[in-house]
This record gives sequence, structure tokens and C-alpha cells, in this order.
Amino acid sequence: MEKSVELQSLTLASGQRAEILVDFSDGKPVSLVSAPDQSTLRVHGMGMMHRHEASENNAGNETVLTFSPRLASSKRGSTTLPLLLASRAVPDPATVVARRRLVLNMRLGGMMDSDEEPLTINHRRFDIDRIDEEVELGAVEIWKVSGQKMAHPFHIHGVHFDVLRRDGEEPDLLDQGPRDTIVVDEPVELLIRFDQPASKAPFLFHCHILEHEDEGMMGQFSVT
Ligand SMILES: [Cu+2]
Repeated sequence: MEKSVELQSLTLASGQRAEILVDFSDGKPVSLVSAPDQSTLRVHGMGMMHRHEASENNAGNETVLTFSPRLASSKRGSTTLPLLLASRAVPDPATVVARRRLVLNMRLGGMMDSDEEPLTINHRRFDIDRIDEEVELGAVEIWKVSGQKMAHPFHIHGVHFDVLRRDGEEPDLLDQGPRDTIVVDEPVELLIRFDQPASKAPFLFHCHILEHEDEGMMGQFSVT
């Protein structure tokens, strides 16, 4: 990330990471606390169980870790953060050679007449013998990805990408920086440069919720 973002809470999806800088300079204990999964609570049907459990047991509210700093008095006092944490070259959107559209499809009960698989990408269930997308090595592309029914952690192998737009708007600072996993619900536009070849064995893109990828919310792409 180029700039730090000051916050008290952060939503992290499966597979997502964040670097967190904690200011211990006042010497007071600091606790890392988990909170319930808000995205699960919005799901109807399959998510009802989770919602029920969450409200019954107050599930998810737990102290994960408590830090009790012991600082020499000379070390106490405020620290300043650099204005620029890191600088890096983001691909120029003007160099984009292809746009692709991916929808993480989630079909929940009640449509027994449909023979569509419940968890797919672009209505296609993962098939190890099928290459879903073919990308040219070195190309810059925009992938517009959206999720159905709930927030899905979308992960792409072999690349880092930048979030260009989220729901048609400029992304906020929390979306900045090179990523390989992003929470997708409303459409996000990802700016990607494909620098790593994948010819003999393709790379994967998938939802990072284990049950979703296992059931077919996953695809393959080559980079040649
Ligand atoms: Cu998913």
C-alpha cells in the first residue's frame, strides 16, 4: 500500500491478508478481536443456519490475541508514520488489450427444475480439462468480476492486480495496493498485468470459500 489507512476494524475474507501497524507507544494492552461474518448474515437460504447460530451464541465475537507491551520509558512517545509507505508502478489503463467478465454464480434451492450447478463461474462448473480464458503473456487486461447472493473472496493465481473501480466508483483506500484476493459482491474492475507464463499448466481463478471452490466455483486460464 502506498498510504496507510487508520481504522479500528477490518473485514478480511478467506485468503486475504493485511499488514497492520499497531501503535503500542502508550504502553497499554491492545487486543485483537474477531467479529461475526457480516456477509454470511446477508445470505438467505443456505445462510440461515449461520444467522441463527450467530444470534444464539454470539458467535464470532472473540478475543484472538492480547498484547501487553512492556516498554522502557525511553521508548514511549508517539511515532510518526511515513506519508509514502511504498511506491510502485501500476499498469496504465490505456494499455489494456482485453476485458473479461466473470460472474460467481450461486444458485440457492427452490429451483429444482433447473439442471444448473449451484456454484459456478459464468454458469460453468470447474473442469480440469477445460481452459476457460486464454491470456497473452505480458498483456494488461481488465477483469470485471461480480458475485451473486453474498460476498465472495475472489482469488487469481500467478498475478497481482489493482482495483480500478468498485461498483462503478473509484475504490476507497482500503482497496489500494497489489492484491491476489479481493472481496467481490458488487462488480469490481481489476486491472491485471500477466507477467508470469502458464503454458504447460494453467493458473486458476476461484472463490476462496472452500465449499464454493470445491463445488465448482473455479476456472482455469493460460498465459502464453
Ligand atoms: Cu464463493
